[in-house]
Formats: sequence, C-alpha cells, structure tokens
Amino acid sequence: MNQQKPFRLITIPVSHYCEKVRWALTRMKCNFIEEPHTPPFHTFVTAKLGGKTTPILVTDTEIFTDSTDILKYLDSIALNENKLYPHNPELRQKVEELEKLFNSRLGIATRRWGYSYINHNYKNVQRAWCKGVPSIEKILLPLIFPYMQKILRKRFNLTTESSQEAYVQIKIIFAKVSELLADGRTYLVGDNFSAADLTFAALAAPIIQPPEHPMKPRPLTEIPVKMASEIEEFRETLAGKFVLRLYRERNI
Ligand SMILES: N[C@@H](CCC(=O)N[C@@H](CS)C(=O)NCC(=O)O)C(=O)O
Repeated sequence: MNQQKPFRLITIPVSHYCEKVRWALTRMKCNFIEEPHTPPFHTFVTAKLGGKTTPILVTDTEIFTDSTDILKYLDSIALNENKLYPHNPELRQKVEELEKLFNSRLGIATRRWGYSYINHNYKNVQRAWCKGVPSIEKILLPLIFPYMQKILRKRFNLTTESSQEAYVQIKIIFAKVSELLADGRTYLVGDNFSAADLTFAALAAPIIQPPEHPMKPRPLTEIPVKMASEIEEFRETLAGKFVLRLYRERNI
C-alpha cells in the first residue's frame, strides 16, 4: 500500500453503513481519521467529493462513495489474514450475494425500524446524529429539526405501520441467517470471517444494539418499551446471538 496520509472517512456517525466501513478499517489497523457530520450538513462534504451518501473513503489517490466499493478496495490492499473476500470463486460469490442482500434489504429495514421509533423525539435524534460532529452542526440542528423530521418521514416512508413493516422484513432476513448458522458453523461462508459476517453484524446492529458498538447504545430501560422488547426478541435468535458474538470479538 502506498498510502502516505491517514485515510479520511466521511460519516454520519450513527449510520450502520458507515459502521460497516469503520469496522473494516479498524480490523485492518488502518490509519484513518473519521470526519462525522450531522444530516443534512454531510451533503456539503459529500457533494464536494462527488458522492451523495456516507460513508465516503478518501485515499491519497482515490475517492470511494459506496460501502461495498470501499470494502473491495480495502480487501485489495489487505494482508492475507485480513482479507474479507475468499480466494475461492464459489465462496466469494456466496459472500458477495449475502453482502448484497444485507445492503439492499437488511440495512434499509433496520434503519426504517429505528427511525420509526426515534423520529418523534428531538433528544433521541440529537443523540444519534451529533456524536463528534462540528459544533456549528450541533447548534443548528434544533433549528432545522422540524424540517429534518419531514425529510426523514418522506425518505424512509415513516408511517404508523412502518416499524411493523420493517420488523417483518428484518425477521425474514434473520430467519435466513439463523438457518445458515443452524449447523453450528462459526461464520456465514467458509471457515473465515468475511464481508458477509461484517455486513450482517453492522447492518443488524440497530435492532441488536450490541453493548460493544462504538456508538455506545443506551440501556434498554431508557428506550421505548416496544422497541426494547423487539431488540430482546431478536437478540434471542441464532442470528442475533451471532451479531452479539461478532461485536464482542470486534476489537480483539
Ligand atoms: N449504498 C450505500 C448506502 C449508504 C447510505 O444509505 N447512507 C446513508 C446513511 S445510513 C446516508 O448517507 N444518507 C444520507 C443521504 O441520503 O443524504 C452504501 O452502502 O454506501
């Protein structure tokens, strides 16, 4: 790797797609600086870098604007023991299929589920969005909060039924993952940790709230009762236990 400067990682701190990349960089012991932003202020930075969403990874020579592209890039520079995609083409295909499924369905559903519960409450949104962001963004958030609530409702189609609809979607994917794990295997594909495991755990984290998560989740007693009981229910599944285990091992 010819990278001289630390990587720049542009994030919305609570974003689970950002956590996916943060985890990969941490695991590879890459030198990186996270630049967290509160929505919608992230757009000033993402637009300059040619992207719309976070995460964005800036290297000395390239800019990556999608979490899967970032993982593939990191894999290309990783030492053998840190590779996230298997050499074996069949196993690699399985990893890529699962990563795609988790990105396109699980991540969308856990985000919708989470916002359905916290969107009404300024304090909860502030807590989710403001960790480590520039002071000016923290100061401006209360002023634009009503506008951001509208945007969230529209973008994620938040309705009175949305938490339940998202819950059902999550349940379907958790059932599929629990079925894969039912034979006692350690990882979803092959014998090694891969992008499939990392993507599943990072994108499932909003509904599992692993205590080791860098966003430091609040105790279940401090969140809405129904939300807490759904978290407990998912934690009890094989897939949920798998996420809790991967998070316990995340920083080892
Ligand atoms: N496909 C993208 C999705 C990332 C994504 O949806 N990021 C959200 C945060 S969870 C975002 O930045 N949203 C801000 C926006 O849409 O303006 C990836 O995997 O990188």
